[in-house]
This record gives sequence, structure tokens and C-alpha cells, in this order.
Amino acid sequence: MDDLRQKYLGAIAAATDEAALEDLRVTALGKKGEISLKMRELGGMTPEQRQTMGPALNALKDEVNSALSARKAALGDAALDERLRGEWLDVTLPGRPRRAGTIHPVSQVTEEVTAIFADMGFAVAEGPQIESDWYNFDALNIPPHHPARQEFDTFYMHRAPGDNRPPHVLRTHTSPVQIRAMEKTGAPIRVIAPGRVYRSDYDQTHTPMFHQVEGLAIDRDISMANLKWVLEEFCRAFFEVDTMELRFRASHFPFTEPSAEVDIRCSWEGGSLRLGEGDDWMEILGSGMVHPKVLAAAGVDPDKWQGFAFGMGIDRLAMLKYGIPDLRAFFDSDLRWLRHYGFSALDVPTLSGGLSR
Ligand code: 2U9
Repeated sequence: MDDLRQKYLGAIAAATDEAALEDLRVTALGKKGEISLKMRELGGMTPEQRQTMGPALNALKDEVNSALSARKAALGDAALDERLRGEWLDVTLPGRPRRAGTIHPVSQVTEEVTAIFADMGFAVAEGPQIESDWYNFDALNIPPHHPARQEFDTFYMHRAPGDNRPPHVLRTHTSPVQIRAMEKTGAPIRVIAPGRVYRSDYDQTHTPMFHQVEGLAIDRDISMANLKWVLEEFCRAFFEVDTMELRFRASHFPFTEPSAEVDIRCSWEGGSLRLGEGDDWMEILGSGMVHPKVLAAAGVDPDKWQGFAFGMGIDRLAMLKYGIPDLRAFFDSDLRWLRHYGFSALDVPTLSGGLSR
């Protein structure tokens, strides 16, 4: 018995891999293994012999099994140590840089503008980009065949052959959104409508898709004076210039009467643009008192209600504020370009807190 013990424990300790251990297990404890055969011989022994040999063989079997398990674990640990030595990892190496997205200047400016008007009590309204000609033109006092329709360089949708109804259009301004808002909530109302608009035009200062924000305030006695204050307050906050000065120039839009284009004081001295100082004026938006016909078309009684509206180009505001030279740059997807102008991921506008620099 001691010979068997010596033989197997020695062989297990000397085994160098799992396959050798498995061979030893089969040779000792398999069906025809040496120890298994010895256990089978117990049946032919006298009860006295069996009483001493039985427990001794069982103990040997347990000992061999434990030795096999222990050696197997030791070989596993050694293999892992060996692998870890080979796969050395330098945790001090710098990580691989990941490209983060950036906020687009147009989105950022939209958020800035929205925050400023929200502080003055304007809600945000949205509407479809494919519009009926009623909402885009008729309701805004631009009747069919009126020469004013030609000024909008409109994209028309196709109608099925034989369908002679006027075609839908890609909205040329966000004004239809405000018609829909008035229809829905009536007066009084104070909303801005930011969003994409479309005109068939393409050069350094025009792209076929651009962004507008329009505003509308209707109440019992809203006047041009209210309009002027709101726009001054907006320009001071948006351009972060306390000395901002506005000039109203008489103009004409079909949907407002009277109408005014609005300029801001600026200087071009030394080749760089400075706002709120100098002897020059730069046009930044259009505005006026909403035409009574437009109120009536939206279901608002013009004998009871009146108010102002204004409109401006968001892309142009972004170019002015961030010094972007060419409108077409907005369609560049080059992140280096955006970083150059200081737009980084998750930049949150901070203008709603105050109006000063
Ligand atoms: C309703 C009634 C009136 C919105 C207005 C302008 C003047 C204007 C231009 C500025 C630059 C368009 O992006 S731009 O090319 N807009 O000059 N927009 S008044 O008037 C409205 C809007 C809605 C119901």
C-alpha cells in the first residue's frame, strides 16, 4: 500500500501538465486503474483483512484525488503567472483620443436667441416645413398671382398629374408657424418660431436652406414702442454690448403695416467690425405691426387685438457674433473649423443670466 502511495504521489508531484495528471488519474483510479482493481479485490478477502484494507484503500483513493486536484490548481496558477509575465501592460500609457462631437453654431445661436426671448415671456412654437400655399402665402396677405410671391424664390412640391390644386411648398419663412399658433390659442399670444426655411438661392450670402427666428406679440394695445424695446433688449443681450443702438427704417412687407427694417450702430474702422459704436449702420432684421388682414386670416379679430412681428436670419446672426466669413461654411462638416470658432461639445449658452458684458 505504501508503495502505491509513494508511486502515485511522487508521479503527481512531478507531472508538468494537465494531460499527464489525467493519465495518472486513469492509471490509478480509472475503471481498470491500479487502486480501483485493489478495491475490487476486497470482495475476495476475509472480513478481518477487509476491515484493515478497506479504510486504507479509501484513504489512499482520497489522498490521490486531493493530490491530483492540488497539482492541477498549482499548474493552473503557474500557467497564469507565465501568461501575465508575457502580457505585460503599461497602464501609464496615455489613452487613445476619441473624437467628440461639437454643438453647431446655428444650434447654439438658436438656443441663445430662445433663452433671451424666453426671459421676456415668449414661448417657442414649431410647425411643418412642407406647407400649404395658404399658410405660407395667402394667410400672410400674399395673394395668388401677386408679384410679392415671386420675391420668395419658392420650392414647389409636385402634384399628381391631373390634380390642379395649388402645390404645397417648402416654407419660405417661419411665419406660417405663427398663423397656426394664433389659430390654436388665439390672442393674447407671445411666441417665437425658430426653424429651417427654404428658398431657391445660392451664393456667398444665400443658401437654399437657412434658419430664421420670427417673433409675434399680440395683445390689446401692443405698439411699435414695445417692439423697439424688445428688439433693443434682444440685441444688447445677444451681442453682449450694453451700448447697442437701434435705428428703424421705413420699409414694406406684405404681412406688416407699418413695416420697418432695423439697423444696429457699428464701426468698420481698422477692418474689424465693432458693434454699438461708430458712424455706420448694419441691417439685422425686419419688423412691423401685424397687418389686420393677417390677424383676420388667423382667426384673431383685428378690431380687438393688435401687435408686432419681426424676423431675422439665425445663420447671419451666428456669422456676425462669431466672425464666420462665408455662409457656406455652415455646410462644412470639418470639426477643426468648428473648433477654430470656439464651438465645443456640450457648450451651454450662458446668456439668460444677464444682459451685461
Ligand atoms: C405673422 C405676421 C407677421 C415676420 C417678419 C420680417 C419682417 C423680415 C426677414 C429677416 C431676414 C426674413 O430671414 S430673413 O431673410 N424677415 O424682414 N419678418 S416682419 O412677420 C410676421 C410673421 C408672422 C403671423
